[in-house]
Amino acid sequence: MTIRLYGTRLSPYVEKVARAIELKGQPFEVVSPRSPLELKRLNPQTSKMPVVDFDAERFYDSTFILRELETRYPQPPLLDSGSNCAAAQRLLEDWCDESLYWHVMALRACERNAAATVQQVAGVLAPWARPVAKAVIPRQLAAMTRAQGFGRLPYEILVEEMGLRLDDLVHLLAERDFFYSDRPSIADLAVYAQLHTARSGPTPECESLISHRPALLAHCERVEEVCFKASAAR
Ligand SMILES: N[C@@H](CCC(=O)N[C@@H](CS)C(=O)NCC(=O)O)C(=O)O
Repeated sequence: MTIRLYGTRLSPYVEKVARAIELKGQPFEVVSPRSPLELKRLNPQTSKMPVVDFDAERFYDSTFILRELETRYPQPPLLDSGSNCAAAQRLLEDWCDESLYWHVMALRACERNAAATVQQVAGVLAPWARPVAKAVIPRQLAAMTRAQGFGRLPYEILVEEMGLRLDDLVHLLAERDFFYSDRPSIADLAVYAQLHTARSGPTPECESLISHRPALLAHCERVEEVCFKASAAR
C-alpha cells in the first residue's frame, strides 16, 4: 500500500494527517502542490489540502482522511474505546479545526503579521507561482478572516482571546498525558497541529503565549515522541 499525502505541513490539517499516519506506523510520502491550480485539480470538490491517495483511492478533508485511516489501520486506535470519551475527543478535534484554526488565522492575517505569513505561504509554491500568490494571498487572508469574523477584531483582543483558549486547553488536559485519555487520539493530533502552525514563525505572539504554558509545550513534545517511536518501530 502506498500512501501519498498532498499538501504542505505548514497547513495544520496536513500536519494533523501526517502525524496520524506516523502514529499508525505507516510509510508515506508528502507531495507539495506547486500552485493553487494544482490543488484544484487534485481536489475539485473543495480545492483544499490535505488530499490523500491510499493506493489509487483519493480522499480529502483531514477529518474524513483520519476516519479512513482508522478503518484501514485500526491499530493503534485514534479514538478511545469508551463512547463518552470518544465523543469528547471528536468534539475537541472539531473545535480545533473549526474555531482554534481561526484564532491562529486571524493573527496570521493581522496587519503586523500578514507580510511574514504571505512570505511563508508563497515560499512553498513554485517560483513562477510566487509573484501572483504574493499579490493575491493578502487579500484572500483578509477576506477569509473578515468573513469568519475574528478578522474584524482589534489585535489586542485577538491576543487576549488566544491566551484564554490556550488556558482552556491547559485545564482540559489537566494531569493527563493526552486529552481525556492516557493515549493519543484525534483530539491530540488536532491540538498539536494548530499549535504547530501557531509556532511556525509569522505569529510571535502565539509563540510567546504557548511558551508561557509549559503543559502545552510538554504535550506537543509527547505527541512528537509517540509519533517518532511509532514510525521508528515499523
Ligand atoms: N476542513 C478541512 C480544511 C482544509 C483547509 O482549510 N485547508 C487550507 C490550508 S490550511 C487550504 O487548503 N486552503 C486553500 C484554499 O482555501 O484555497 C480539513 O480538515 O481538511
